Amino acid sequence: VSTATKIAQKKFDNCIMNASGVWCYDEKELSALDKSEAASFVTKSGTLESRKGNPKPRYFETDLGSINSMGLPNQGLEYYLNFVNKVQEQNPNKNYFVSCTGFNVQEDVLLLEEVKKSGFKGIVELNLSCPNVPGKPQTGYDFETVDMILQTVFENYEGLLGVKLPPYFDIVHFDQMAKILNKYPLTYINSVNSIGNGLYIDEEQEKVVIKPKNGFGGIGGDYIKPTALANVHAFYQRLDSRIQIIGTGGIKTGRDVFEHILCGASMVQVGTALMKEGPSIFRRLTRELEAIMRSKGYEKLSDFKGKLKYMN
Ligand code: FMN
Repeated sequence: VSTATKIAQKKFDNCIMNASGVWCYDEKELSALDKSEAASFVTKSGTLESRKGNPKPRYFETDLGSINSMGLPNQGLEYYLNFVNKVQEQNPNKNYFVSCTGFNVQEDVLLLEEVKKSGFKGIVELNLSCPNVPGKPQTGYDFETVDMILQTVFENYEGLLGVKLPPYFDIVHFDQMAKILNKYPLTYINSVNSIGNGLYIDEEQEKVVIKPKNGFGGIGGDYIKPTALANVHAFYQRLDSRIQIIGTGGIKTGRDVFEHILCGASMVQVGTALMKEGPSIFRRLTRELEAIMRSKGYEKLSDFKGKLKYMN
């Protein structure tokens, strides 16, 4: 069986990779991903300047997932572009992703100019789950701003570009967001980012478990798989077929990978479970997915991609 896939005619010999923000902060972590069985890697979301992020503890693991309020610690986009361009030269047959995020549309344009100038040949993932203007929701929940950002971005950038989206929870929001996304030459969407602003509590100490924002943070892991699957499938139903989907959220077994693909994902990303298990997880997930495919008589992803059945 083959778990190979394509994003925008770029070939990947596997469909499983890291999610941005996990095991991708620096050259050392990214090199470990490159050597693993992961199909590719995506960098930590790079900003115009490097950032230290929020005070620690800012990440906490629970039995069912994780909560974090990292505050975008990163080395700055330039660092990631330099590294990925170097790795790309050494591995001309592999394809890589660089994630970036600006705090406003002018910054997004500057980030993409930097990408262009560097000669980057891979795929850009623009993270739209970024704090925006104080008093306004994060960008992904501000539909007019998303529309305006995409309009401006595609006037200024011609390379392959996908967007990372926060989870949506209302059918009307799926409809509205898909209508916006369908207007633009997007390569893919990546659903979902963490479920925002959850609160995990240490009952014994009667206390929060992370320091920033008095304990409020983004939720990943088992908690979010049903939401992630719903977002992948809702967009699969609504987006033009030229816009592919990367499924992220709650993946820790081959079965989870299978379910994301069944809902319409062409590729999947692993966050919390990668944090817990390290890059050897890609070998396990790949073997587990292959075993499921074999047991069902599927040879390739297209045999089941998007083929979720409904009750009639
Ligand atoms: N998503 C981004 O697009 N950019 C980031 O910089 C980023 N940083 C993250 C840092 C941590 C510690 C975690 C746990 C998640 C981060 N995410 C970021 C979100 C993940 O990429 C992913 O969408 C989310 O964790 C859901 O996947 P999971 O259930 O496998 O954890």
